[in-house]
Amino acid sequence: MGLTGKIDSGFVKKPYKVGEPCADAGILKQTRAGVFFCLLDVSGHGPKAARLTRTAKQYVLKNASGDLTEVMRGLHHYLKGTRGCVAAMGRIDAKKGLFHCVSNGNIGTRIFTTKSSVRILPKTGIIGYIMPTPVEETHQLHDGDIVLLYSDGIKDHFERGECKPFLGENAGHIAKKILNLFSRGSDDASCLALRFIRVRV
Ligand SMILES: [Mn+2]
Repeated sequence: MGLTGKIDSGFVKKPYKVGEPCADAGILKQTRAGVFFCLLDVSGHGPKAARLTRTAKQYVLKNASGDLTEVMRGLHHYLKGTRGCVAAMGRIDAKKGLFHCVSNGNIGTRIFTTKSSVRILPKTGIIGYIMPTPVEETHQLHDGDIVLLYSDGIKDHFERGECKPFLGENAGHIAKKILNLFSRGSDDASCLALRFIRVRV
């Protein structure tokens, strides 16, 4: 008998203007070191921004198995001379329940545990333009903990209490609720929700 874990995930996005492509992207990829995740928001909105989103997404996917601070640094160099983006990315080692994260710019990253809420503070910068040295943070996850990543199209000051009525739902439903309840309507908006579930094997 031992312990492992799995991730339930959900991602939703909504463009600022109806009919425009969204320049936010959510990325999930199973790697040997765990489930890689990323939420990125290219500066501005509209078709040109969305084109750069696709470019950035391809880079991140291709490098998803790499050291997190290296992926962030690599993305910064890759996007030099462009309008840039902000991003939070990381990996969950489901076996150990370890959450690793690197963040740059205004992407909200929160962990809602059964009793409390933890906020991951991002470094201030724009990837591709000016980026401080990325630093990796690690947190221990427990059964049922929810990780939320969201772009600045969603207000940042909502409380865990406001989410309580739907925190028991699946991750896809939680992401949808966050977007519907808290999106500002002034930019592209997106939310990636991840729930860690302990499994006995
Ligand atoms: Mn934005």
